[in-house]
Amino acid sequence: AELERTFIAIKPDGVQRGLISEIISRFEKKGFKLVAIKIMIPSKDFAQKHYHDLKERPFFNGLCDFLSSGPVVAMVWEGEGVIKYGRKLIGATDPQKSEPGTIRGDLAVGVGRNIIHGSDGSETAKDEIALWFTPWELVSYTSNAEKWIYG
Ligand code: DAT
Ligand code: MG
Repeated sequence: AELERTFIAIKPDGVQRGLISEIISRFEKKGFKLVAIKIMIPSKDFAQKHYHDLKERPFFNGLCDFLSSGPVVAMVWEGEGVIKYGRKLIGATDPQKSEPGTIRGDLAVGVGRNIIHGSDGSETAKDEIALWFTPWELVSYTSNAEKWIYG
């Protein structure tokens, strides 16, 4: 399998609502491989860096306050097509528009409390992984399941 990686974060609402294992299990059961994970409380400054693309939006300040309001579970997941398919597992930004079966569709209601973040493309994935993790926190390994997942 090719080494495509994406950055996924369980936001403070997902952590406080006890959804860490539920969210991780959806990526794990799909067949994606967890290559980095940690829990941290991002500073406001760090949240602003993470969401820098949205700094002109009216909700930017509230969004950054929210992301830095409590523990976040930061992860890197690896697998074929994981960036695009990860977004599919997550569902639409507004949980009201997310399909049932998606993480936001099944588990969230309000757009400002949509429980999970996922990189939206290969450039942002690269940037976000570099922002949240040092290279030595990323673990490259072979999963014995790979031949049963990819053939
Ligand atoms: P996504 O998280 O699906 O990539 P985004 O990058 O456009 O969505 O926005 C980042 C986050 O900002 C999103 O998860 C929730 C919040 N957000 C987006 N649009 C919003 C809105 N109209 N009102 C309040 N919060 C919003
Ligand atoms: Mg986004």
